[in-house]
Amino acid sequence: MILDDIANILKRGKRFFLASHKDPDGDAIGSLLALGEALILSGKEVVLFNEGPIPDSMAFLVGIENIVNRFNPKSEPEFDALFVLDCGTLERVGGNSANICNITPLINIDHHENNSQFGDLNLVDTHSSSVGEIIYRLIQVADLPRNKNIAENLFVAIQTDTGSFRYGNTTKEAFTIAGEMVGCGVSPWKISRKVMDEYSLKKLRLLELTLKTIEIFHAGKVGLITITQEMFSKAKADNFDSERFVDYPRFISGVEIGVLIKELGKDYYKFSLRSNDWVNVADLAYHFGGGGHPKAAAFTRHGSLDSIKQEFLNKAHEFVIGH
Ligand SMILES: [Mn+2]
Repeated sequence: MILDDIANILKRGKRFFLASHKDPDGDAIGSLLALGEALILSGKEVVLFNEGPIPDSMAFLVGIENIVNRFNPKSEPEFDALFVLDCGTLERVGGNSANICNITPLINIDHHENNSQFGDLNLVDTHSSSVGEIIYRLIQVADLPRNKNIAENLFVAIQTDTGSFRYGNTTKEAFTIAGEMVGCGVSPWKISRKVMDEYSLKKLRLLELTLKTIEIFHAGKVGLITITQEMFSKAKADNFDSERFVDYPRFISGVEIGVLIKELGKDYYKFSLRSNDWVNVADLAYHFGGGGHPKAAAFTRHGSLDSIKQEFLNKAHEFVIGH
């Protein structure tokens, strides 16, 4: 079984390179730190890589200062394996993906449905709520040591990817592992407050501006909000402050697809998509060269806002019509 093969590589090897996706979320950081710490505790050497930027909400996590955002393959001794976590494609690692991919074997651990199986070994479990859940199993099978920091990181991974145990990927298994982590001393209140519920004033100012842009289309089934660069400057906010804003159009009664359009640059936009029930937004995003999960996906597009928006709304119509 692939999990045993990977566990054996962890047991036999001495030096590992671990990476997760740029613009990381709690799963990308939590999984990276948890596996990293378990390996360090068992006397292995690790390089933990994330291109960043790492959200302030995760700055409190133990070990976060050990994550590097630069890598020069020539100045590093050999590694026994490269682990890429929570990335549907190798490119999700960011600008350094070309540098690190020379490390072999490349072990791809992920839970995204559209994962491109880019590894020499691919542990892709789309039924797992988070990569944190897969790392939990790997730590068990490889019989690596555990401590409270690992528990906290795994809890963060599961909690953030399940939207605090609310999304459709919230399984009994997710609760069971999270429960075990609480048994190891993790405080759900402390983590929730830090990771989910601590808002800066600028974030709320940005939300105030963004909520004014709500639009409804296709008989109320598609809800859309827009954030421009001007709004970011006006609120003195940054990209991380807009995290989870996409939920607001999805919260509206009758809306099936919630959309957040974010201006990334001149004539360049990111569409983040969420669905409530029957629409697979990964399929919708795929049509525009993006991807993700059935209920959470995204794509980026160049062009004028009006034309991209119209193009998107036309396609979205096909997904919600007749329901
Ligand atoms: Mn994830």
